[in-house]
Amino acid sequence: MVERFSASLKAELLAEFDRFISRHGYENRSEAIRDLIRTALVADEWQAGKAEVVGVVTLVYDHHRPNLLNRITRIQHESPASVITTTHVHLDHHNCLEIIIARGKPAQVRALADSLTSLKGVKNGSLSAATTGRRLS
Ligand code: NI
Repeated sequence: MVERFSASLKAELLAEFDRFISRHGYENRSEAIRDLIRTALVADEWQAGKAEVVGVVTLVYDHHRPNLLNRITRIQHESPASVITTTHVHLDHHNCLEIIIARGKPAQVRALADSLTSLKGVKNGSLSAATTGRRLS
């Protein structure tokens, strides 16, 4: 079921929002507002820390670094978050890119990401905070 609601805001803020909408390619205000609400709800899931979330960890590292591959593997095996899948790309002679998708409590997924991205030899690491989607419509 779809419900309609109205909101009041200053003309300048609405004009700024409309520019945002066109920059980001939204068809209309409703679609933009729906996405912003979902983004806020996912951020809140991560903040509240109770519901299960999904995180995507991206790492770029030099695979010649002694022991680094072992460490990356061990951390994933020992994490209380469950690793769903990993993808490995050999970027060039030295550099590898790895994507690790994990689900669990926010603190577990964040700890997994922190342990991996802080490893010596990891040149670049990030966590994308995603959701199981269960609480979003
Ligand atoms: Ni590689």
